[in-house]
Amino acid sequence: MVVFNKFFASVFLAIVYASVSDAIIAPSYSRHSTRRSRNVGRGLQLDTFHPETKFETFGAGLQQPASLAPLSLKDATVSFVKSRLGVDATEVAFKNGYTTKSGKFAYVKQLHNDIPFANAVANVAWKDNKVVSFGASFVNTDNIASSTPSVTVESTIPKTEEALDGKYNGHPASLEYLARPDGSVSLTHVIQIQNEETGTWFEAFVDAHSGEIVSVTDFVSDATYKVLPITKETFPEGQEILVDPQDLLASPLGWHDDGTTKTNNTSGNNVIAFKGTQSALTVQSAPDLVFNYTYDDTLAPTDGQNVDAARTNAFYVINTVHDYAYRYGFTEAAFNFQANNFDKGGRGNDRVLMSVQDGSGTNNANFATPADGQSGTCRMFVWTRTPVRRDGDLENDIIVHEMTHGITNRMTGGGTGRCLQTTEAGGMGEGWSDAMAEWTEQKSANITDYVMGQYVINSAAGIRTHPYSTDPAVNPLRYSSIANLNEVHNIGEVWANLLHNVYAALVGKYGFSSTARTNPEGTEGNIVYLHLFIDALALQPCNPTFVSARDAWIQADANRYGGVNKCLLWTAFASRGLGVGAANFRDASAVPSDC
Ligand SMILES: *[C@@H]1O[C@H](CO)[C@@H](O)[C@H](O)[C@H]1NC(C)=O
Ligand SMILES: *[C@@H]1O[C@H](CO)[C@@H](O)[C@H](O)[C@H]1NC(C)=O
Ligand SMILES: *[C@@H]1O[C@H](CO)[C@@H](O)[C@H](O)[C@H]1NC(C)=O
Ligand SMILES: *[C@@H]1O[C@H](CO)[C@@H](O)[C@H](O)[C@H]1NC(C)=O
Ligand SMILES: [Ca+2]
Ligand SMILES: [Zn+2]
Repeated sequence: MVVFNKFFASVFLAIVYASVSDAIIAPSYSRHSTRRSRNVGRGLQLDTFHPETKFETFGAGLQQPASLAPLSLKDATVSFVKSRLGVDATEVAFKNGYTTKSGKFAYVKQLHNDIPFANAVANVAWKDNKVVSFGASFVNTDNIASSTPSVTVESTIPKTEEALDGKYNGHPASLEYLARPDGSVSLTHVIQIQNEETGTWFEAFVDAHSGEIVSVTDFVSDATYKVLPITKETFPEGQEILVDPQDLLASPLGWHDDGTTKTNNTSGNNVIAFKGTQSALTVQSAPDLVFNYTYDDTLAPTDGQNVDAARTNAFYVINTVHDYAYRYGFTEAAFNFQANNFDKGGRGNDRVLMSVQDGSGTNNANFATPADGQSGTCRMFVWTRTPVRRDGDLENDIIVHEMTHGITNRMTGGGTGRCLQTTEAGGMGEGWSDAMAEWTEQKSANITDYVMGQYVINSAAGIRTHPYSTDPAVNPLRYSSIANLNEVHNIGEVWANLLHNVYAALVGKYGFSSTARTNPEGTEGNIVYLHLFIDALALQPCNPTFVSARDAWIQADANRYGGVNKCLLWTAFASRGLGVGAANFRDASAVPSDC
């Protein structure tokens, strides 16, 4: 065996050396894969350059010398890159790496005189101590600038701010080498310039000898949508242009990329929004993901730009709920809806199929939730109660309501889609969906009564029997009301109003955060509420009752907050009859004796 290994190692090295000249940059580049020309700041046109990347994949893997096996990911990677590219260890800097169930991933940079390169990098993927892929854009250093700057970073800041129309944001500057298209290598000061008003955020590479800006990184990957923002409920509140609403923590590649395919239409990793067939999508109205379509509700839903506006809004709302629910625990492992799960657990291939202006019905909407791994399907209908028909796709509370069916059906009972099937559990399903719509639309600590579906039917009273309210004179529903109800939406109103009272108690005590959708770490009441909402779904049993769902909230609070809200929760539930001892739709207003 020893002999075999030695033999193998020498063959391996011979192959490596044979490929060395290849892996160092070739003199000509394909413009598309190496450059991008941009107008930035005050009319500055910059050509950014990324040396050509050579990428190899190795199927079952490239066997490595036995000596690499015991090494750390860092040392094994540096050793591999060094031999594969025929470079010295001092020319390879390990950047970072991580391990998942499917392998180990390591990233390195080229180094010269201890200064890293910004755009000459390599990445190595490992499986079982074999290399399965290798990408590298290392460059040759025959024409490299001196590693001692001749201008200070401070002296370059004012000019860079001026050119990029922003301010240095205080992020520590760094000194990095930058490979240039002519084969030379510049030494650069790297500084971040932001403009809070225009939303730009650049990383500028300023030549540390000449003081000129030689390149920029644009951190903002623009996507622009004309939509009804999630905090608005109905179309008359007004469409707005939103830039980059995607949350990269929840959707790491944005909304138009599943890791294999990038789209310029309403199809992405979390949802595909279409009309009639999945090939009838809305395509961007201008380059770089601009979806600028205006809805006109004096026209029929199918006229003018209305279908495009509807698909754009539906795409936006489903993605937005995907993203904030992700931050609160509706992740890949918790059975969410995504085409690609990025190796984070759960089953993929189940993004939401969003059928706008669906032809199979009117005056309603629905969401079908099969088990994790099969797409959820949402059908949004047109409403016929007004002279010109109205489109549910322009009423966000309806879309959020539907998407929440997907969340509650997946999270209750472990992703089977089978656990909100009884009348009582199905009724709560409707209730959570209304309560979630309300959560997105309450705007401050001043909690207002909440009405569902008022635009589509053109009635201030909306589609439920009562507004959700803390005032029993406005909404008299109690746990015992269910005894006389048989229909799931009617039962849902009882649950949604209980939750409205819980929400009001928490926001009353802890206040309101307007950044709750992207910051679940806050202590405000609307954040606490959504944590308990989502946590309780995973705790409660299959086909929960009002009583077991309440108990799951109390337990969720014990788990996450050490039970500090126990009495607040009991008091809120008990205020509508779901206190200690409530059972069989008989009210109880008692709270535990220690409250
Ligand atoms: C949407 O984009 C994807 C990716 O480019 C493409 O495969 C698909 O055909 C596009 N669909 C439409 C209707 O434009
Ligand atoms: C969308 O992308 C396709 C290629 O995937 C391209 O042919 C088409 O022109 C693009 N459409 C728009 C409107 O930019
Ligand atoms: C959207 O379209 C309107 C009308 O065509 C135009 O005035 C506006 O500048 C566009 N906005 C964006 C961000 O594309
Ligand atoms: C709270 O909201 C109600 C209803 O919108 C409004 O009438 C009232 O002035 C608001 N109160 C405060 C303190 O903002
Ligand atoms: Ca899934
Ligand atoms: Zn529903």
